[in-house]
Amino acid sequence: GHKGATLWFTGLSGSGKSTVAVAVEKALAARGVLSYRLDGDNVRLGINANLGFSAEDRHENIRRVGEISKLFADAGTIVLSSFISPYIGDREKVRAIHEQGDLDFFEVFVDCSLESAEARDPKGLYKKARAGEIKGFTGIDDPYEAPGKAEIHLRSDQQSLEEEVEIVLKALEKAGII
Ligand code: GGZ
Repeated sequence: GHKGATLWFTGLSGSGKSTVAVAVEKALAARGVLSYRLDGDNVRLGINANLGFSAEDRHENIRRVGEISKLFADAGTIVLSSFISPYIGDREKVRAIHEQGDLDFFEVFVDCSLESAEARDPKGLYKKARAGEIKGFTGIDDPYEAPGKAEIHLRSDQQSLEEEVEIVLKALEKAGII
């Protein structure tokens, strides 16, 4: 059996947060473990459709998805939440609401140099940000506060996807989640 928990993937746009989350979801499913992914792509079209990328809106985005993650974890799901979540204070609040609910929370730092993320530029957003067509883009003209003490630290510009999945699963095993 397994118990619910939230894995909170934080990192720059293009760092590979969603890619790792999808791969972890598949690996968990292969073991018969239910997980559920949340990311900016789905959430910002629906429940958070009224939010943009100002600091205030990013705080509210993370507050809401943090609460949603907590509810799913409480229901016994392994939640894979992938958001840039650039502010330490916001991530600490999400951690705190999980701890208050006696729910396991793992911050997963998807660490990737700006150079690598920008070189990947899967959606051409860095190019637009550099050209001034997008204002307030994380890493270019908006902050990203890296975690100092994440439970799991991945180096997506140095490790393979398989290695990253292995690290995450090992951490879940060690904590008795799976
Ligand atoms: C950062 C932006 C921005 C700005 C649009 N800054 O690579 P993507 O496209 O798919 O992921 C990014 C996504 C970030 O949404 P989050 O909800 O994760 O952000 S936060 O946690 O900060 O609230 C990127 C796209 O939205 N995007 N404009 N200005 N990323």
